[in-house]
Amino acid sequence: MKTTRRHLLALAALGPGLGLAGTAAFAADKPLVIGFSQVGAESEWRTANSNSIKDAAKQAGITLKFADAQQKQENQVKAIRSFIAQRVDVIAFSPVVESGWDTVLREAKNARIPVILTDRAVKVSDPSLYVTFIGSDFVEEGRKAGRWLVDWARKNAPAGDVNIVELQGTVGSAPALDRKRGFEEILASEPRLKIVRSQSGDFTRAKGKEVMEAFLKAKDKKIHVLFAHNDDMAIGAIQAIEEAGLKPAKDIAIVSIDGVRGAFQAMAAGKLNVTVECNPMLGPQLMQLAKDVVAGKSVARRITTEEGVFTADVAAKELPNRKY
Ligand code: GYE
Repeated sequence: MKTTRRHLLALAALGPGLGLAGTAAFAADKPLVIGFSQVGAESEWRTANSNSIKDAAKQAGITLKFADAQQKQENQVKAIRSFIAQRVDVIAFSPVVESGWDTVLREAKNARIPVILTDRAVKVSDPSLYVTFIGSDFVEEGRKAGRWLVDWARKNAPAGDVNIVELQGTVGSAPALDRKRGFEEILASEPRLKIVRSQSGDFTRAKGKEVMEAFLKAKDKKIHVLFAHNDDMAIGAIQAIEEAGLKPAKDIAIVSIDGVRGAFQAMAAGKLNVTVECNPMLGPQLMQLAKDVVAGKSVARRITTEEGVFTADVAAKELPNRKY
């Protein structure tokens, strides 16, 4: 079925002060147009997320203008400005970093185009600059990784310090900041668990490998654990660990986040201990939200996705059920 919009309703929903004169000319039903600015193509998670959004738009009969920002905020700002110029019905985006959005979002607001955030959050001075935010609770994901590690260390780590190296996501991004915060919050209860090195691997396999190589070369402290903010960096790091002649998941325990197919394969091969799920399949909910917003329905300010934790012992059984 084709999604349609009624401009009269949409205009009414976008706030008072907008003259309705002349709107009759637009009253015919037209397909909804969404401009979507994606972070990039940095990880398996992102690919699944992009596919989910494209498929869901097609299914819903929504015209999607999709722009890939290649992990650069300036490209996202440009894309949003071009969506404003094209007068799309809704702007949706997954902000690469948290801050620096006030100006461009005010431009969207002035143009009366509603903005929906997906996946990552922003820090803005005026909360009315976006309508709603749909995505995971990244702090909770960091806590889940921390809880798994505390339990693992109680059962497996010898007495004394447990040295952790951390591969952070993109600097300044909501998932990197929040996952770190949640993880450290849990670690605070177990003082022997120590983060001895922490650096960004920008959520990619290549950088994850490169930074892990540097961690391993330092050799001043034995590394017991790797915490990677996403599976792709963990997979890159696994290669580095193997090339250094060590056994991933055995010599160095590895906990990561996302739950992508590559992580399940690594767990089934005994190279990764655990992954905390982060659901990228946000497309169908995003399309529904866009329709509701344009129809003037009230929507929740924050919509959180439901997620689990998967360990190596269930990986082989779970693999065929994974959708990304
Ligand atoms: O964990 C990572 C991706 O924002 C939740 O971005 C997303 C993160 C995801 O590159 O793999």
